[in-house]
Amino acid sequence: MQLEWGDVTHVTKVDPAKPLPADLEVLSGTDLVLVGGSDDVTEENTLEAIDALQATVPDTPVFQEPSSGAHVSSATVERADAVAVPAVFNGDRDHFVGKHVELFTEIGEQPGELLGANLPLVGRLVESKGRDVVAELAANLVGEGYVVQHLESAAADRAGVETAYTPEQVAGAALATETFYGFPIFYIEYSGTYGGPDDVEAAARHLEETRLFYGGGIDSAEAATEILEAGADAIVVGDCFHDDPETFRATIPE
Ligand code: 1GP
Repeated sequence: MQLEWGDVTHVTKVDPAKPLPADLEVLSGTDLVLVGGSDDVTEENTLEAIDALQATVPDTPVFQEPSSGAHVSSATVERADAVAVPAVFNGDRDHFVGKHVELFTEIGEQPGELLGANLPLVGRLVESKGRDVVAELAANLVGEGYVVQHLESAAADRAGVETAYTPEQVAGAALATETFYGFPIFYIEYSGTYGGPDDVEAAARHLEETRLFYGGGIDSAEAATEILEAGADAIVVGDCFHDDPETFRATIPE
């Protein structure tokens, strides 16, 4: 799908391992939903969340954001609008390189199986169809340059993050994301705590094409405004979507 990145200012992170609020209509003001989490995520609960979201807010794009290749299947690729794959700059090697090579190895070896396509098994036709399927799948993957800055978070623990970056290093990672890696998203992740505007200001100076996402501890209109005014293209709101729909509603810009 072609998402108009310029229209995305409010993003909701839905953890498929947590119960969804009774009234999902609260999502009607958000521009994009990312489905993913650090603990107890499975392909099954990811699909359940995607289905529930698409049934209630069918016009809102839903991306799967897997923390493991095991959560990605032909069904998730087909039903999500895209699969957003984090590359954690300050994580361990697995989370910047290892998991990606694993995922792409699987895609390259079994494109038909991954997409549920019924590919013929012999001949040149196979080769060309196989390449088409690989290209289609790869086109649905969106790279995200990540820095995880809250060391006490589950995200930091699972990604092997031991050191938070200085604002100067965050700026460097942002610059690399746009000019070297070419990912469409750079994500400053403070999951569970509010990190303030400093990292956002540092990163924003270097980004033109790549969209700057900030997530962590946003639970008021004031925090949302502070981060957007610091230069983020979008705020990502997670915890309070699950915990308190009224607070969540306050984070959606007018
Ligand atoms: C988590 O960045 C998101 O991945 C949002 O953070 O849960 O703290 O809102 P919160």
